[in-house]
Amino acid sequence: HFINKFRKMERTYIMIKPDGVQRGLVGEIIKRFEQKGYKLVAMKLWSPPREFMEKHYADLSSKGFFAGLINYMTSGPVVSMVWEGANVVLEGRKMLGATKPTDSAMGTIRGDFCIEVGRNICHGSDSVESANAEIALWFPDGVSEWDSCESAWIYE
Ligand code: FUP
Repeated sequence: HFINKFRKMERTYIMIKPDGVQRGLVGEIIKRFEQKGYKLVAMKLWSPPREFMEKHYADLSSKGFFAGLINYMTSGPVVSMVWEGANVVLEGRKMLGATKPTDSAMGTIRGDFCIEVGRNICHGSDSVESANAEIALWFPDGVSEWDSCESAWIYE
């Protein structure tokens, strides 16, 4: 764990939404996080109940699109993951691209693979605080801590 002495390691909650699963983009999204150098520390595919998804998006409950968002997010299984690395919260958001695909740069996941905000393929925590809350919600049993043999080549 020498890296932790020098770098501020973070964890972020990344979720492949039902459209990303249905469209066969699971491997593509995982591939991008792996290739960047981030470390996968938790993953599961499942269909959480409606109430659970409402909890995840509780801060959007007053929005007009909330019911539609929950319908969409519970329309099929999602892939829940925790990725670890230096600055992974902000950098992970950059990799996903802007929330609205019309604003997402080409080269980002949303920029490359989707068209509408209500079918934007993936979710990523927007701060370290929300990452911690989301990881606790989605992975109440915690994550797997393991040593990656690549770390010494990813961090100086
Ligand atoms: P993000 O942090 O990128 O997930 O964005 P928000 O928390 O603002 O929105 C969460 C989800 O709500 C988006 F991924 C898609 C959905 N949404 C809409 O359907 N319509 C909107 O106008 C805004 C968000």
